[in-house]
Amino acid sequence: MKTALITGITGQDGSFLAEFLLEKGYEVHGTIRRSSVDYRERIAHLEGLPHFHLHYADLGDSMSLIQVVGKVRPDEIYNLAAQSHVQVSFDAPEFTADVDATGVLRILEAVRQCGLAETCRIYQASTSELYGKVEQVPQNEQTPFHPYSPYAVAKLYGFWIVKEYREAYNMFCCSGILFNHESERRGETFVTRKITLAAARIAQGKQEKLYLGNLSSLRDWGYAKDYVECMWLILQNDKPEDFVIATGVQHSVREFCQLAFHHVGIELDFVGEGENEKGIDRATGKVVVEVSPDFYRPTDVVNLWGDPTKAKKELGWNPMKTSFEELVKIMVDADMAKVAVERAGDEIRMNLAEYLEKGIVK
Ligand code: NDP
Ligand code: GDR
Repeated sequence: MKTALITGITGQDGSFLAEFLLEKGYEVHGTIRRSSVDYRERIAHLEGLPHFHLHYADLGDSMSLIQVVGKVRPDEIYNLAAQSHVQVSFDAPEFTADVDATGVLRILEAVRQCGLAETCRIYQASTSELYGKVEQVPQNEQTPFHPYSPYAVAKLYGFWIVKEYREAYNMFCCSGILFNHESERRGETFVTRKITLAAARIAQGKQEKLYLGNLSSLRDWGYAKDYVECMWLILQNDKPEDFVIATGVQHSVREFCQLAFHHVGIELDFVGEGENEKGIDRATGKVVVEVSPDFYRPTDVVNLWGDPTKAKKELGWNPMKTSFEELVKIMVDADMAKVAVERAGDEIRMNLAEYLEKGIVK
């Protein structure tokens, strides 16, 4: 039985990867952080399973990493932990650098110091944000990098230190340059999830309007569940190499919005430009989407479009398992169900309050 250690197991990708590896028969270990609130929702269904174990560790704390790597002695490490929000990286640049850049070095060193450099394979969660400002599309493994946020600059260090340890110490460590991938488990402040949740709330009368930033931004969006398979494939390859993982199809934030609202029965027409652009409900004439400068970034990456040819050829990976249309539908359906449950909860609470007031229940 192979043993894998996943940092960032509580995140979107970590939870899907844990499920994937358990199904493959791995012993799965994950690192978690102490928090005053419950944030283990995405992995709650795995806790208590015989081959699933959690350990406290932080990417900012070498000692905790050496301890967990030494104890678990994994065959494979998937370093998914990161401050992963690009906009937040402008507000917390030093923290982002510590976790997303130096944190990668700490993982590599923990493996070396525990004497596992020859046996342990390491996957580093790299990103299409490395391409940042480049104007060349589509982007592949040869495209030059131009990181365009504190997050991307930190991730660029992570990419290069992985390459350095591969060459200097002959370690099997690789970066997956993953383009945006989304799911029903996506954090609620990333644009896709923010849109699908708002569409569900607006359709069910729980929200009036959705405020967004740059609607013209272009992304290559895939389904997270399909992408975790690629992380595993990269580590099963004969040689340690870096791969671009993307669908090869590009859409704008505006298009994502139109499709998500279409799924809840609202047809949106966009009128105006820039900060004055609005999304209008064709049936009612009501403004449903507005642009707010609060969601603009000091520097924004506006044209990401990946070329997954190498992953297709060398890993046999199929980038089109889930289409853009299916992805949007999966996310909207999940959020429609979530909002329906929230509404039912609201109703029960209101009824209960009324019964308590009338003395029907005590
Ligand atoms: P999430 O934000 O959903 O998850 C991030 C994970 O990192 C969480 O488990 C979080 O733990 C953990 N984490 C954050 N800071 C630390 C720290 N200091 N020490 C230990 N753990 C920490 O991200 P995703 O699942 O979407 O992404 C996974 C990785 O892939 C990230 O590295 C991201 O940058 C990268 N990536 C993601 C892409 C995407 O489109 N999703 C595309 C390309 C790269 P906690 O729950 O405690 O906060
Ligand atoms: P990104 O994802 O920055 O690509 O990073 P995000 O969904 O945050 O933004 C995508 C694009 O949408 C524009 N946008 C908005 N973004 C957010 N979050 N909120 C808004 O209201 C909004 N309006 C417009 C943004 O300006 C941007 O252009 C994600 C993360 O998962 C990273 O960790 C990962 O490395 C990259 O994808 C690939």
